[in-house]
Amino acid sequence: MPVAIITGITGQDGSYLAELLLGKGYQVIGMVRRSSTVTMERLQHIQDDIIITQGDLHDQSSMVALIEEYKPDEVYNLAAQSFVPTSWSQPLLTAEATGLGVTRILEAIRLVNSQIKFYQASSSEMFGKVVEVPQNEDTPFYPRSPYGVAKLYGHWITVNYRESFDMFACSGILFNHESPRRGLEFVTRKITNTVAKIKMGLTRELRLGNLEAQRDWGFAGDYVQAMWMMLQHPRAESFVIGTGETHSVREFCEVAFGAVDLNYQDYVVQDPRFYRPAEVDLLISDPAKANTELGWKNKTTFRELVEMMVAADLQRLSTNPQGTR
Ligand code: NAP
Ligand code: G4F
Repeated sequence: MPVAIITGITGQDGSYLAELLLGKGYQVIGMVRRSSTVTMERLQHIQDDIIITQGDLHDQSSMVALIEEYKPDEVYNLAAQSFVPTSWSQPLLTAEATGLGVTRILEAIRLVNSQIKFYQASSSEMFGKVVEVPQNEDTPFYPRSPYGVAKLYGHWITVNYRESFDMFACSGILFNHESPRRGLEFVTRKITNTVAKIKMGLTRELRLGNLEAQRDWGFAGDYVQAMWMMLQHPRAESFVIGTGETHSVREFCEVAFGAVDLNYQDYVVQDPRFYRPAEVDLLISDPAKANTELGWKNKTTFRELVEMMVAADLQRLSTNPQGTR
């Protein structure tokens, strides 16, 4: 039975990846950081099938102990401080976890068993103020947030360990991907959750920042397949994963409100509090390399994604108004 360690298993992607790997017959080990409350909401349905163990991206020895104890074939590093606005208010924590944390895991693998395959969750935020449209693996980077800068460090240290130590270290440059399990602070889930609340008479408005920002939004369930495919590829490389389409926050609102027969213009209020010090205006992927070399294809359309998220929030609010998932 192959063994996989997932850092960040309690997050959106971690839960989908754990499901995928269990379905493929892996023993799944999830690394979680110690906290006073348990954040297993996304994993409740598979909790008995996985092993949960404590560790923290800030702590080198916990990484080494993890690799020594579980002897994984594959390590997926999904853990990070992943919310862009927080990276301006907590830039050093973001650099430590999202950036240096990658080196800590790579070092643990190098020291214990350099044959272990490694996946790094890199981000389209690294393209930032884009210098090319669409963005592919050769597009130069121009990060626009401390988060983007930290991810860029994580990306390059992954490439560097691959080249320096001949390690099987892959960097997946993933464009935005969403789902009903997305954190409530990210714009897509903030919209779909509030649409559901408005429809049910629980609130009356939706306060947002920049409505013109454009993102290449896909479904997280489709994207975790690409992560696994990268580690089965004959060579460790970097791959761009996205839909190849872009839509604005405004369009997302239009479709989400439209899904419950409402007009977003009657409810959306622009609020300066949600604008960023530096914005990423336009992201759109060119996933041709992943399509041809990995055989990965995006499956879920933009409309299907938005409607899935609105439907899930309506369903959840009708049965469990206090829960987040
Ligand atoms: P997410 O929902 O925010 O999950 C982040 C995970 O990291 C959580 O499990 C969190 O644990 C864990 N974590 C944070 N700090 C940690 C620390 N110091 N030590 C150990 N664990 C820590 O993020 P996601 O959307 O699933 O994204 C997964 C990864 O892909 C992240 O690295 C993200 O930056 C990257 N990424 C995401 C996207 C996207 O659109 N979703 C696109 C490109 C790249 P708690 O539950 O305890 O908070
Ligand atoms: O949903 P967002 O917060 O995601 P963002 O900043 O694109 O980052 C996400 O995707 C990255 C991949 O490119 C990941 F690496 C990262 O971890 C994260 O998952 O914001 C999307 C856009 C931004 O342009 C923002 O300015 O939506 C705009 N926006 C407008 N109003 C808002 C809001 N974003 C948030 N979070 N909240 C608003 O009220």
